Amino acid sequence: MRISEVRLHPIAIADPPLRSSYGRHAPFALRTIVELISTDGITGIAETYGGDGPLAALEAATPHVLGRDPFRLAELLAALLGTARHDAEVAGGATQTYLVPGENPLDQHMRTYAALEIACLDLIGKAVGKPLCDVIGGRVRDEVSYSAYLFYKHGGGGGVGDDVREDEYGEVLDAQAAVRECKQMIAQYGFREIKLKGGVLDPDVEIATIRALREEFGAACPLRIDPNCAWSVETSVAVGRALREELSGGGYLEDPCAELAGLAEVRRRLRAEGIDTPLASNVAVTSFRDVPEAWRRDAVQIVLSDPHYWGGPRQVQALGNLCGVLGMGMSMHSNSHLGVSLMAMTHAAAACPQLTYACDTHYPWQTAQDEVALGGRIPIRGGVVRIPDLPGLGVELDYDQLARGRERYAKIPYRKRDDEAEMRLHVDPNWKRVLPRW
Ligand code: GKR
Ligand code: MG
Repeated sequence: MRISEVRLHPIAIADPPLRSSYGRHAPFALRTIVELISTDGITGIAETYGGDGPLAALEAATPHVLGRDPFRLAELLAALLGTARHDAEVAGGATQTYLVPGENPLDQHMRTYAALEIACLDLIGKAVGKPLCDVIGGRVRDEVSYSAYLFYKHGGGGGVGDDVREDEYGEVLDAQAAVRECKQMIAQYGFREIKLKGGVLDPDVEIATIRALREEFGAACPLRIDPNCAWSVETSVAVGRALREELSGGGYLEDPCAELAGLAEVRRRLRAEGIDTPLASNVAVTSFRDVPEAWRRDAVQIVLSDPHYWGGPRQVQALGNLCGVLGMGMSMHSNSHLGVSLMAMTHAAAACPQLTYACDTHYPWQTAQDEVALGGRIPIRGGVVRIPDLPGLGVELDYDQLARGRERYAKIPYRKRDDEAEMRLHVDPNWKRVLPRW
């Protein structure tokens, strides 16, 4: 079996005006759907970051994919790494800290490879009649837990003009509204862990939000807060101190400030006060090269994996092994996505024993109108996604929906995520992402 065709579909999906330290989400998020067709007529699929950059990288990788045996993944990775310019040269000093997810030049080839690996594994699963998680060594769980991923947001459900979505959650810009958002989300999906995206409002308001969530949902529901580096070391320590109780018992503090040195200092000062809240990261730790240093400095105790940029489900497993050896915890990061990504995340998590926290997912923020999975939205019930008894990822594409996603993409003017531009357009004409903000 060989790969005889690569099809790339740039799509746009409606996205509500969610806030983070990066700014405000645009009315449409960009994704790319990948199809690999084999000489046996089987199609493997994947979903990844969208816009011009990821699309060009996938186009450039296509000659390495055509004619290749989809089982020979190590060879494909080596071929792509061989063509990648040296990390530091490409990055020119830029790191994930100062860029929106999906734009980190240090991980570009891993992101490209990840999409191809997921599609190859889907193809292999379909060829041998096994679910993807069982192709990569086998599942350790049949269902994967996800957390309620709360965002402060402006009014609006995403989209523009005659292509708008219903505003399910309304405006959420204080503690009370965040509790309402969470109740709604839990009622619909049954999540049992909660993540609040912070770094948006004054830290006192975000502390009050976490306290209100604890009061409403109780200690059995672990809480985490992620301001994406918006706080100084001083503020991070103050928030860690204030939320000592609320973030204990399975919760964590995620990327409170920038860089490993800052995180190490926050950890040291909290520990000195007897506070053991673990620090998690998907900003200071984005690849294998970051893990030993994060561990050595005790800067990060929980690494956030993500098959989309760590290099696919097999690298997530390798990361799990490394975290296990180092005694670090592991959770999973997400970005705005549809059902194909949700299933890739679910299979990767199912086959990774070290992943013991509920994974993040933006899935509740997207709607059936944008879903490209045949049969519609992937069910999340009781806070979990079950591995279906189907080969590969367990999803097929709905080609009419895919065509609608492509039409939307063709209509909108932007080709990369720019949350700062959205802030300037709708909130403050002078807004810039400043780290630390508080
Ligand atoms: O969707 O605005 C967002 C998030 O801030 C996302 O881009 C982050 O990558 O979820 C992410 C995180 O945990 O940092
Ligand atoms: Mg994060």
